[in-house]
Amino acid sequence: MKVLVTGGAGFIGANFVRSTVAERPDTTVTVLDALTYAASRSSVEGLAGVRLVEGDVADADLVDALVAEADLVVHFAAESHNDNSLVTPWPFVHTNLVGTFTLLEAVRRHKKRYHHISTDEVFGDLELDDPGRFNELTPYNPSSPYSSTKAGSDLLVRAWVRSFGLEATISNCSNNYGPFQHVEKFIPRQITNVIDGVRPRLYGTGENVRDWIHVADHNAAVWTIIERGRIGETYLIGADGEMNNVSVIRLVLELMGQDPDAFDHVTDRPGHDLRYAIDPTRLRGELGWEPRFTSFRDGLEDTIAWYRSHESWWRDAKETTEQRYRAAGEQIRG
Ligand code: NAD
Ligand code: TDX
Repeated sequence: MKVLVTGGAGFIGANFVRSTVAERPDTTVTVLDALTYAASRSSVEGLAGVRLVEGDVADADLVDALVAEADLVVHFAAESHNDNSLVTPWPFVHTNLVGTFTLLEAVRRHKKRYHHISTDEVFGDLELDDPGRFNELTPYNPSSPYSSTKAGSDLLVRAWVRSFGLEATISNCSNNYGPFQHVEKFIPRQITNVIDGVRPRLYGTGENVRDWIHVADHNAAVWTIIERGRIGETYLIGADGEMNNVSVIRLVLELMGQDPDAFDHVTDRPGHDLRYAIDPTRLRGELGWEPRFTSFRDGLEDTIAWYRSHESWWRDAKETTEQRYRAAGEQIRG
């Protein structure tokens, strides 16, 4: 089987490519990736069965040629960081909306199987004491330029299924953690800060809740949906991993041998979503998927060990990332 993976040099895509060629020897992968600041060539380059093509998912001619030769298209490519979308929204519109449109048109022309990777952020946020969680029927209510462009891309896929009979599935997953995640994101930023002797940075009060899932569990669920999901259907992926940000920072510090209170509160994110929580009943009940990483503490410990032993992978991005946070006005509040 020939799989076209867009965004395969980013965090989740690279983990998907690596596990796919390791576990499925009959599969070859072409990665289409624009190699933006968020990508790392070294995450996938040189792997047996993997070809890396540098290019834009909104480049219609290139996308047409690559889709034509694939059996399956898995679309991870996106501008993915909320904080960046609040400073410079245009790349989010370009990649997440125009890029997805371009890919869908090629998939329609060549009648290929398509899987669309999306996020729980399309649903907006929940109150801390809301007994409910997001499910496949929750209305879309995105908050940021990032989540609104992801929501728009999901709606394009649904329209292409209904209007043109596209053979597509969609998944909306909660917050991922694990190896190869860019140091701009919450968990790797704090781990690499501690390695550098810098105090972790908590936005606002830190009561915001995220529903953490290990990236390997996300990707295993994606393959389950590709193989056993119903065409045209949406599946929510989550692993019952709700935790507030202050607890995550305290755990990172504890696991790294530091005082759990040795962090700083900094400027809050404008429009900061309060809580995400996924009800994965459909995925578990209909498709029989179960997460393997059921202990966040163990998964986080492995992730810390990975960042300690892969400094050459993240070092170059660290200073430019921190400069970007400073330029955006991040300030210590105490
Ligand atoms: P990432 O930012 O680490 O990687 C994105 C990749 O897409 C990068 O390699 C980048 O170079 C590439 N890319 C960006 N613009 C492109 C373009 N125009 N053409 C081709 N490639 C382009 O993101 P991630 O965290 O790995 O997220 C991957 C996908 O999963 C995204 O669609 C995101 O919305 C979704 N998602 C992420 C999370 C999470 O917690 N990180 C959770 C749920 C869903
Ligand atoms: O330094 C920080 N301090 C902090 O308190 C950073 C970078 C973040 N935060 C907070 C903001 C969020 O409440 O931590 C939480 C997680 O932040 P991010 O890692 O930026 O993730 P989030 O905004 O929740 O979005 C992530 O999950 C859903 C991914 O980046 C998205 O691509 C995905 O769709």
